[in-house]
Amino acid sequence: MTDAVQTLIDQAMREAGEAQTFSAYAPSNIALSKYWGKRDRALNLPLNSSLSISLAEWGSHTTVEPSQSGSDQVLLDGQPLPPTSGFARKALAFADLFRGGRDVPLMISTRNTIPTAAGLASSASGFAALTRALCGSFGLDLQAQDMSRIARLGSGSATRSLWHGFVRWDKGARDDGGDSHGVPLDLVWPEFRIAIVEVDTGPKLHSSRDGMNHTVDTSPLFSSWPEMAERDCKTIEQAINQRDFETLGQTAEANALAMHATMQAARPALSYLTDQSWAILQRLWQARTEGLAAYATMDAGANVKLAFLKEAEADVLQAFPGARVISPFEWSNA
Ligand code: 2P0
Repeated sequence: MTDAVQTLIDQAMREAGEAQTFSAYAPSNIALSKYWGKRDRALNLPLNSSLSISLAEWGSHTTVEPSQSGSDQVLLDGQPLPPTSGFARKALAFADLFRGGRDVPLMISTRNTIPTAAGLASSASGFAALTRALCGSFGLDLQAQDMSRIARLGSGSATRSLWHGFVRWDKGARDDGGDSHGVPLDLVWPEFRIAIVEVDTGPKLHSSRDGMNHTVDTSPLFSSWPEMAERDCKTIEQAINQRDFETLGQTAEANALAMHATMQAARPALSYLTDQSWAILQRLWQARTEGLAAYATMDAGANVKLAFLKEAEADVLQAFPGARVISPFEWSNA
C-alpha cells in the first residue's frame, strides 16, 4: 500500500527549499466522541470518526531550525533531550518523513503550555505543532487539511489539533488514508467551557496506543464500539449545531464511559480510571441531581474533564474546587 500522506509530502518536498527557522503553535484537544481502535496501525487510521474541542492557549509551541552543531537536537521545555529518549526518537522519526533520507540536521524545540500537573497528553498538540513547523521550515505550502493528514502519522489525536474550536476527524474509507483527516466545524460557541479535575497519578502503566490495540485485540465488548461511536459522533455534531448542550453532554459522557467499558472487558482488563476518578464521577452525578448542568469525559488517564456552559462555571468550581477552567473560544497569542 502506498501511503497517501508520504506521497503528498514527497510531492511537496520537490518544491522545498533549504530548512529555515520556523515556529508554530497548535492547541491540544479533548474528544467529546472518542477515537478508540485503528483499522490500520501504521497509518493511524481509525475505525470510527471522532469529534473534539480544542483547548485554545493550552498546547505546544514548536520551532524547527537547521542545527548549528551538525547533528539533530531535540529540546523539550528548554531542556536538551538525549537522542535515545522516547520523545526525541518520535520527533526525529517524524521529521524523517520530510527529510526522506537527506542529511538535514535539525534542531526541534517544543514548549508545552499545558500545565504538567493537568496530566493531559501533549502528543496531539505536539505532533500538530511539529507538522506546522516542519512544513513552514521547508517552505511547503499545504492546506490545514493536508497537514492534519500528516499529523495523523505522528499520533491519531493530532489529526484534530490543526484548528481551534470543534473539529471532526472523518475516519475515511480509503486504505491509503487519503480521506482520513480533520474537518473544523464552522461555528463558535463562546459560552462553552471545559474544566480539568486533576487526579493524582504516577506514570501511566500503558500508553494509549498499547491500550487501544490491546482492547481491539482482546475485548469481547469492542465489536459494538465502532458503530456506536460513529452514531455518537453524529449526535454530538448535530447537538453542537443546534446548541443543544444537554444532548451534547449526555452523549459525550456516555461515549466516554462506553469506551472505558470496552477496556474493562479486555483480557486482561485495563483501567485508566482510579478510585479518585470514580469519586469525582459520583460527585458529579450527585450534583446533577441538584441541577448542575455539567458532564464528564475521560481519556487514557485518570483525570476527569467536565464540559459545561459559562452560566454553570461558579457551581462547577464550588463542587470541584481547584478545577482548571478553559474557555476554548478565547485565545490571544496562540
Ligand atoms: C481520543 N485518545 O479520541 C482518544 C480517547 C485517548 C482516549 O486519541 O496511537 O495518542 O498515537 O494514534 O492519539 C490517544 O491516543 O494514539 C487518544 P495514537 P493517541 O482523544
